[in-house]
Amino acid sequence: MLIEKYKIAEHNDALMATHRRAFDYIAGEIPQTTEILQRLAAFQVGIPSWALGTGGTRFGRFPGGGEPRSLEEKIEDVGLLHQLNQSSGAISLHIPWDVPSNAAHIKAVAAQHGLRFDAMNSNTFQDQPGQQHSYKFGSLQHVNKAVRKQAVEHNIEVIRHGVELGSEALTVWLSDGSCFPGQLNFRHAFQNTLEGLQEIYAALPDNWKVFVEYKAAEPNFYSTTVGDWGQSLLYANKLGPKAYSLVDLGHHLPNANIEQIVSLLLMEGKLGGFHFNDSKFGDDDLTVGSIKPYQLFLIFNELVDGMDARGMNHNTDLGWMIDASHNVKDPLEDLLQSVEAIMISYAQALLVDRKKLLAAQQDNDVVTAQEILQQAFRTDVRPLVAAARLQAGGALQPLALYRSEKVRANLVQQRGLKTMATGL
Ligand SMILES: [Mn+2]
Repeated sequence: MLIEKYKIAEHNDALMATHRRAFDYIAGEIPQTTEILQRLAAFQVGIPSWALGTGGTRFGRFPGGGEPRSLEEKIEDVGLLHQLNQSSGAISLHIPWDVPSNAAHIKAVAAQHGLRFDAMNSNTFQDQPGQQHSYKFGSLQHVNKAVRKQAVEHNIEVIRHGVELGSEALTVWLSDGSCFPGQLNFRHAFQNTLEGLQEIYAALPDNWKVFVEYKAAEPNFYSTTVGDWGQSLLYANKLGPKAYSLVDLGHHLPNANIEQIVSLLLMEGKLGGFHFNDSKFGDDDLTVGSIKPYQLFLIFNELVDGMDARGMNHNTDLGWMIDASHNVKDPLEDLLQSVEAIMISYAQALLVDRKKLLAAQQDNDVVTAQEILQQAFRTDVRPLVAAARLQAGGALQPLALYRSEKVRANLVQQRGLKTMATGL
């Protein structure tokens, strides 16, 4: 469902005076308001098709009703988010959960909502009905060449679907690894995986990228064959210029300095994309910015600094995607919160006085360096984010409008209480 335009206008009108006051205040405080508004308006975050239903854990799933029953309905849900916040202009599909049976039709539905297709995601971490070989002991790393071949062919099929939809990237996340010492020969597992990735790489169209996503643990708990950014970078370097590392915020060991990883991958020209989420313990896939907003800001600070150092386009040169999924919130409300947290951190990173920061670093003035970062982090940039949204035709307060329009209740009425979206 979409919200009628006049309702968005009414919502904005009712909040306009309060918004104006807050906006005028911050616009008076910072010099680069116009530039920041332009950058915020251009910045679009990809919504994963698997996050539109309730996530669940291995202990259970508590669906809230009205979940999308088809790929078309998933696209409609992302279209609604984008209508509200004007910053969710892409969808990231997962195969085989979202196989487009009629690509031209799916592409048209997305275009109606102003959405493009972000990176395609393959799946060799589950066995599908009718599948010849099992991935129980891995996919690209597998000791049996027939299993590896099946996994390679699946990835090539995903590329084909993506080409039909106008996507330009493939994200490969492998659950490959081992649960017990001695189970795997690390070198053989690496070499098999590299060989498989090379075959996938060879099938990439010229304008495509492949993102090699790493993860420290889970579902394998002793070793992971693409376990950290070093291993991901090793693969990406061996594969060639179309291969990049993908950073998922939940895929590190506790206390890892993710902002430093981001900085160095960018320096090497090997950061391809991002999966945003937040976590307390492991790959918790919680709402972006819900646990460690300062870390998110520090990551964006490095992203902006590193992208500017290479003259990159903030919006188009990296793949920005959310990868979150859980049990206790309305998934659409959660995604509105996640996108908002990303926009806030991005806006704060744009505020950092980089000249002064560099000067403080050159002087070993540690105190000033911290002050500069925290000055930006503690600035309430929400009126800027809201103003960018307003200019683009979105709602001043997307979450409030979502609630006052009773979107979930409407979706339950349309789709039923017992619907279950494909996904995690
Ligand atoms: Mn991910």
